[in-house]
Amino acid sequence: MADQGVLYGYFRSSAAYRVRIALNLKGLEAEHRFVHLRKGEQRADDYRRRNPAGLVPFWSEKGFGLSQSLAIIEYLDELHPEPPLLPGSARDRALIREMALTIATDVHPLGNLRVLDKLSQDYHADEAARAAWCRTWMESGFEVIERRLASTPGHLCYGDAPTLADVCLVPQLFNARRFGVDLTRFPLIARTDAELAEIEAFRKALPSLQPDAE
Ligand SMILES: N[C@@H](CCC(=O)N[C@@H](CS)C(=O)NCC(=O)O)C(=O)O
Repeated sequence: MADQGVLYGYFRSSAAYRVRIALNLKGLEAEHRFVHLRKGEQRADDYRRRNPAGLVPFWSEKGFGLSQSLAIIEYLDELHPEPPLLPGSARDRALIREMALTIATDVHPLGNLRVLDKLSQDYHADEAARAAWCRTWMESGFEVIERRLASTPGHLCYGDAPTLADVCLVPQLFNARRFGVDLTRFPLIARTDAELAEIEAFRKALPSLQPDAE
């Protein structure tokens, strides 16, 4: 049962942030354990035995462990269908997934800590180059989503209730601000973000409010 689940995360991990939002939207409690990514705890043997991917988030229940934030969220959504994070018809759900995957597969991995560290170690990227690299991929993904939002219904990413697309968008915007993306270029995204910021489930999941926040 999700109520007995353990979420391994890190306050600043945007992938873990997605799962926190989903748990909050569904009113689910979980035990939170913290993996300090900057200290490299994700690579420690005891953590890797649990989660060979060596990343967060990781979801653990008795006899069951799961990595990949979208797999975790869809699992929770199937166990606890209300409120649905993938509502509507097959086409509605496909468009919601399209936005979620634009972020989760086309943007987020390129700004991951291990990718940025590789850029520094092997290609001499300094802090400014790392940030410019991240901005490039975030802006590219946001352009796609901004265009999509021009034709989606409702005042959130898809409709008037949060979906998987909103769950992925908000943490990526947190990263975007950290890396200095000019969000005024994306007025529909900015408007959606402002609406989502009013929702308690999103507010409670903010990195700065987590027990391991620095
Ligand atoms: N696709 C994975 C991505 C997981 C991921 O990349 N997590 C990052 C934090 S947001 C991480 O653990 N990074 C540690 C590292 O790069 O060493 C998911 O959605 O869960």
